[in-house]
Amino acid sequence: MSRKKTPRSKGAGTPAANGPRPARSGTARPGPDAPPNGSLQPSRPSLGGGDFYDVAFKVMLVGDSGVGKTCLLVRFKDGAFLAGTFISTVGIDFRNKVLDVDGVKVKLQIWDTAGQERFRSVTHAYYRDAHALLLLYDVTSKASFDNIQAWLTEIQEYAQHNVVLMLLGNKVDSAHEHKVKREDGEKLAKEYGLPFMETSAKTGLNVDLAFTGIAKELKQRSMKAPGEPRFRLHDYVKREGRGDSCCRP
Ligand SMILES: Nc1nc2c(ncn2[C@@H]2O[C@H](COP(=O)(O)OP(=O)(O)O)[C@@H](O)[C@H]2O)c(=O)[nH]1
Ligand SMILES: [Mg+2]
Repeated sequence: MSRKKTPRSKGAGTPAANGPRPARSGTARPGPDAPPNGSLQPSRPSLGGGDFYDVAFKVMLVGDSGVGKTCLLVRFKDGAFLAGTFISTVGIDFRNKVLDVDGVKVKLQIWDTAGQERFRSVTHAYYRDAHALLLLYDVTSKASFDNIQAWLTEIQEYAQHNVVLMLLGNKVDSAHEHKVKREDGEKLAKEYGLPFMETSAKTGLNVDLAFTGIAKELKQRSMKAPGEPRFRLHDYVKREGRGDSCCRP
């Protein structure tokens, strides 16, 4: 298996940590259509530097504006939290991260969308070649939870039928402001057959786990060895997911 070199993501480093990002409409374009089962070739030429990888997948963060998509991505990529900042994501942007999954270098190309773009065709074009979608609501916002059904309708319409989908209830650290109970998230996820976890971009709770689970699932779908037991994303997040540390150690 040949090792590829990942292109450096736009805005590498910690740009958002330094304040709002400038608008850059029209600078990002969808990568090439990816095969349904697997690996995505680098959509940009290598600029030198960066990590090597064996297989790459496109992951999209979706959900209402303000639910914490950008913070979740920054937490995963840089291990930092953008406290109290409302980072206005304009259009769409991506960051790369390479994970080691059972000795295989899996590159996740993670696309961050802006919630207010929901009904605009620009976002829809990106759904088509996404291998996985992380659908977020904010546990302190009932409206963001109520909108999940609309997001699912949109996903059914525009995403690949076999897209890996996970529901995340973010901001679980805000214990006193909970408007959506964990049980409600679980119930909705069950209804739609989705893996589900509560997360916190602030404390990092379950953030790496969500992306690792996605990487494991996608890696196995594209290169399952004969006799290798099937990876089950539902079971994995159920088994490994942690409750909010304030209430459920
Ligand atoms: N307490 C808490 N606040 C968060 C969390 N994630 C994001 N936020 C805050 O929520 C606001 C919106 O986050 P942002 O990532 O810009 O949301 P996006 O519009 O979905 O990208 C910001 O003020 C963040 O600091 C979290 O896990 N916990
Ligand atoms: Mg954002």
